[in-house]
Amino acid sequence: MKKVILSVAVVMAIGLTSCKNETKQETTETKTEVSKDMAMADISFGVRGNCGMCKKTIEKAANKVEGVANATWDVDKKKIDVSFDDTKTDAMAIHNAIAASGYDTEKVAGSEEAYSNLPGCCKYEHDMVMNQSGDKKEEGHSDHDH
Ligand SMILES: [Cu+2]
Repeated sequence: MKKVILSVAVVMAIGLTSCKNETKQETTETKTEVSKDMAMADISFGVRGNCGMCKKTIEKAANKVEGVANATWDVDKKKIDVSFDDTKTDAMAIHNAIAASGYDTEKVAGSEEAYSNLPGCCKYEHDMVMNQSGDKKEEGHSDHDH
């Protein structure tokens, strides 16, 4: 039953994302390039997490914020890159959304309740260093998929 709900949620998330992309393309045609560039902001900040599942949860949380165009979390660097429309949202809203999904960011501690509901492999250490260089050779390249 849980799996069914989960897959429904995933399908809905995919549906939402594709809808978003379509509307975005339409507005791009009517707006001039300049105003579009001015509205978009790119930020990067540290977010703790362990694995590919964390990546999905973190990126989903960030992408759910209205105005976020793209969010990519780097599992090695413990860092997320987000592009968003700064007329619709701001950096703190994105920090808060990720924290609400259970993950610590540089500025906001993750929700303890959401954290306790994360799968075991995702229960990251709260003293994990964020914004790592990411060139941790070989180690961890035996990538076990969860
Ligand atoms: Cu994980």
